[in-house]
Amino acid sequence: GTTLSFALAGNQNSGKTTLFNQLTGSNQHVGNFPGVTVDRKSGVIKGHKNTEVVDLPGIYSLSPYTEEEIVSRQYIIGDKPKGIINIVDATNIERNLYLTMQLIELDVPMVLALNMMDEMRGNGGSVNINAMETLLGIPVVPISASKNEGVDELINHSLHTAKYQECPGNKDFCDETDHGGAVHRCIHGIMTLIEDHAKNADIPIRFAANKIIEGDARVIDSLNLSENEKEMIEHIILQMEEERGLDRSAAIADMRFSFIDKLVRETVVKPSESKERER
Ligand code: GDP
Ligand code: MG
Ligand code: K
Repeated sequence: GTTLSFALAGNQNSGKTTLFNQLTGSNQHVGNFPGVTVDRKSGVIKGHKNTEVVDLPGIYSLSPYTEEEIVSRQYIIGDKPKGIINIVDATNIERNLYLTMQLIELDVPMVLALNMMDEMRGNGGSVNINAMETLLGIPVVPISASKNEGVDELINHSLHTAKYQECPGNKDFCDETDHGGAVHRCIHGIMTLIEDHAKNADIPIRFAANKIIEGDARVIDSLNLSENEKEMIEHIILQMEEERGLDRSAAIADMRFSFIDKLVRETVVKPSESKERER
């Protein structure tokens, strides 16, 4: 059959290399991503011959500001791995989830590996995994990469999600925190306008819409929009900025952070909070 390929994506220091080594054992191949000096490390998941996992560079965002970010998104959009394994440091969850939100927009089957759970639990913290899965719309597997705990379960979930191409269920992260729905209307207005262009350019549509709002020239260029369409889009964005009272980039960042705040409030008991409760 065909190879089940995975992108391993996460922030620096999330435990990505530790997990990659647990997943692949010693059969690793190191090369370069085309045209850049960024390492491309890949390997076969232990015991699963027809698989490949590519260790993407540690990144915080899918903006086009660094070689690492460009390489990562180009790999996922262009090379089309069958699935994404997104590793998240549970002890630094707000910051790590910012990338998660953007990965979900790519509409690729994805599993969240919630790492450092040994440290989290050791300090009295806990996570409601089921609630987190429901809110994010993707499977969440608690692991400790350095202790090799939860890794088999992560592999099973990853293989299943990729094999059956189960894409994220919730890509709409504008909720009641969106102050009247201006950002939501803006994203959907743009998605409607660019639908054919995104299809032709083979770019995930919600990702494209958000990148247009953020002023991402690479994405805008690759969509081949007419001048008229660009003007209509600018009009939609200006109207959103006025209604929302934030500039375009801030409005998108605020949408993501508001959702993350809500998610963490509803699903995570931090070590500090559990200590306060004991007092
Ligand atoms: P990377 O930058 O994402 O590749 O992260 P590394 O794999 O290099 O890990 C960063 C640090 O976190 C190292 O010191 C690891 O030993 C440690 N680490 C990785 N996974 C875990 C874990 O599950 N629990 C704990 N407590 N530490 C971990
Ligand atoms: Mg590393
Ligand atoms: K640590």
